[in-house]
Amino acid sequence: MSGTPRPARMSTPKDMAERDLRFADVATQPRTLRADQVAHYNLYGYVHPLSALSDDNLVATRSYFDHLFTKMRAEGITDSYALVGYHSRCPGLYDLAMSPAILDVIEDIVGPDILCWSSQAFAKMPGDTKSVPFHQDGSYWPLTPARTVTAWVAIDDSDCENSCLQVIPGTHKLGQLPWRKAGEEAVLDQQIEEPLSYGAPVSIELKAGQFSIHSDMIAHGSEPNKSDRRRCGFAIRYCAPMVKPLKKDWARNAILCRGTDSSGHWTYWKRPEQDDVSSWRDYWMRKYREGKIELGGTGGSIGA
Ligand SMILES: O=C(O)CCC(=O)C(=O)O
Repeated sequence: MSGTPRPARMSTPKDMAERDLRFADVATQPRTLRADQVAHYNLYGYVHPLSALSDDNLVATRSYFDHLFTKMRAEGITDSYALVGYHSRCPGLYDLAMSPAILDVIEDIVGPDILCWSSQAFAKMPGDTKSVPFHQDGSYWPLTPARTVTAWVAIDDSDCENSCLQVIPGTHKLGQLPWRKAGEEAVLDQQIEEPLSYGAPVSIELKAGQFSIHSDMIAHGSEPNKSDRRRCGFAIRYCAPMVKPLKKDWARNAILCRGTDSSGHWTYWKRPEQDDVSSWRDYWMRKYREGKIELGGTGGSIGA
């Protein structure tokens, strides 16, 4: 990681200060996870490995991701981390977010009403020099209370050699940790101060087709990929409709996965009909030209 060290600081702009970033133990009786897995989630903030895709599905899903990355490159998008929020614009990603094997697990954590409000492919290419510094997702997100659970689905085998996800167990119960702005060689821009002072990281090794879940308050990250194998994971962000977005744009890319929503906090997309991987900027400009939206407030940063 490059960059001159700066003093630690907390993210407390006014609108973010209203957030409740305390972890709440899951107290309901699980139907898919075992009781000890829920206890593990409560105590350590994550669970793995879980099964998402059968062998046949895995082959099809991996070729689908390859196809999306090829399409993105053809659109001039070469950043392998840029597939953010496309569950509402690509039917295959929508279907993955709707996958019963994943939702059954998520239901045990968030309850029967489930929405997905964002997603991101973290495709670490062979030799990728970028790290994902240890960070807490909840520290970035203008959502309250912090109750988003990420399902991180391994599209490729993900192990220590190709820089699998790492978590620092128990950090989800510590509230927001002090962080500084990360350097240029980082995928995300927050970097927790002295992360190892909170405990030793655990490597979340997964076979392709498996997934892990993690709380939005757990410290997690990953190293540069020094191997010659790609490490692609698809992170799907789920919560219950009671979670409130504090910024309007963050409510606008959701899909309702199960149950109902009487909160009025979110607007939902239907299943998209065909893949559209054009940049979000081009997408909103197109909608504007078609007269489907007004500019101001809608464009730009959707999702994580
Ligand atoms: O895949 C990675 O290396 C990082 C993933 C991550 O930060 C997340 O899912 O929130």
